[in-house]
Amino acid sequence: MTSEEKLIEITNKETIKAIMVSLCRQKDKLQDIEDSMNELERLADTAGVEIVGRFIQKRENPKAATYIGSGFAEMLKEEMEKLGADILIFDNELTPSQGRNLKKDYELETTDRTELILDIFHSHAHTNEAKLQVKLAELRYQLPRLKRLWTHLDSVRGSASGSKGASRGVGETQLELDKRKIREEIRSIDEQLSKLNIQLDTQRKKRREKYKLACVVGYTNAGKSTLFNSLTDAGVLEEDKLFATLDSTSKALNLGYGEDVIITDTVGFIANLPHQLVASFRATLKEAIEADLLIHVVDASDTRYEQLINEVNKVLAEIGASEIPQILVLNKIDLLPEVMIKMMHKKYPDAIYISAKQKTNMDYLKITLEEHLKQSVTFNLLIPYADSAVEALAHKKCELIEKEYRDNGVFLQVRINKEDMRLFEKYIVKA
Ligand SMILES: Nc1nc2c(ncn2[C@@H]2O[C@H](COP(=O)(O)OP(=O)(O)OP(=O)(O)O)[C@@H](O)[C@H]2O)c(=O)[nH]1
Ligand SMILES: [Mg+2]
Repeated sequence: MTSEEKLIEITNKETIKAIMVSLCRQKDKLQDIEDSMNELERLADTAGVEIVGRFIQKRENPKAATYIGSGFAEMLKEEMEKLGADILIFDNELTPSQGRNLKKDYELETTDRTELILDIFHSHAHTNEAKLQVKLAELRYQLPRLKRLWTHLDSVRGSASGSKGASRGVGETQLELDKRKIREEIRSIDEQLSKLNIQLDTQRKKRREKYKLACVVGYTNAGKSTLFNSLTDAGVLEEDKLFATLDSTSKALNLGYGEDVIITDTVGFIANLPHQLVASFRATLKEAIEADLLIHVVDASDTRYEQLINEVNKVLAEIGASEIPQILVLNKIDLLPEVMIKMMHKKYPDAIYISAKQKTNMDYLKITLEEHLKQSVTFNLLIPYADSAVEALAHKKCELIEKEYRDNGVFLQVRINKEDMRLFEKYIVKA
């Protein structure tokens, strides 16, 4: 059977069986690797792939050519046959040539974490925007990998014609054509998305002028959509799958202080989020960047919850949303014993502890939301003349009450949303 026939056979199978593989360096904690592989197994499950085994190789650096060592590769081949596995899933991103070499040298079919996430995004995208964003990410992922196919074609043609040099030329030309086609497609999707974004930006701008915006963010499966539904009765999909939500949904919510706030449910984050996806989902993530308040939902029943909080904050920083005020919401407390909640309380005293599913503490959450969104405070700033950017920011963010040019800088008395206060922490003075 040729490897192409084998690939077709795999994709036609109802359930794909896979073995997971990861490397463990001396500085890595085995528990972290296990946690990450548990998450990979959940990703596989969401993608409809059954995991039949997991293997970890202790190794300081990945082998440049094949990622794993040859003895380990041979062993994996045997295990795959024994366990009836079709494919290896690496818990790290393989380079195009590593995937190619593992196939060439050991006849191992491989995929990786990024490809799995892309696959899930592909099947969960519903709106035109989400579909375009996923397509863009896929093309960006494919571009450097195209060579794999054509190198294979070269070797097939090469051996058939007995003249490797000539046939390589055919493959190379085709490769260049294909790459150009993909680049053109990327450009065209970029243009379509830009047009769509202009429309969405205008809508968002109008909303911003009228309402305060709160955005639900957090790790995938934290319970963001469940919370969103509990607050708004929107009825968006909540599911025990990773990345159930790809399209953001917004809904007005009356917190009881007169004005509505607009609240938005968004796509979840994950550790090692493929960079192609972050780039493609920039527009969706804009919802988070432009919010007045972030509701950061955490699955408190996940043993890694502290690490997950950090992961989400890391992505927020990457997209430029780390300065936005945040309410930390520790969710799923119905799954935790009281003593655990008390412990968490010590660590995160300002967090709000809820069960979105059982609607526990929802009123308290609403009051906190209201407090954050409506409260403004008045205080004085003294900004040295050298820090003109800070003064510009103050003019943008604050309502100006008084302004005075003093010897040592500009004195401003301002009213500002309480949460924005920390932006000017260094400049606050008494009078
Ligand atoms: N026990 C319990 N389960 C919850 C709670 N909140 C959400 N869940 C469950 O957690 C799973 C994920 O919930 P979602 O609301 O879809 O999570 P999400 O953060 O929107 O996930 P993605 O959109 O996939 O990133 C579902 O099975 C929910 O029923 C809770 O308070 N308690
Ligand atoms: Mg969701």
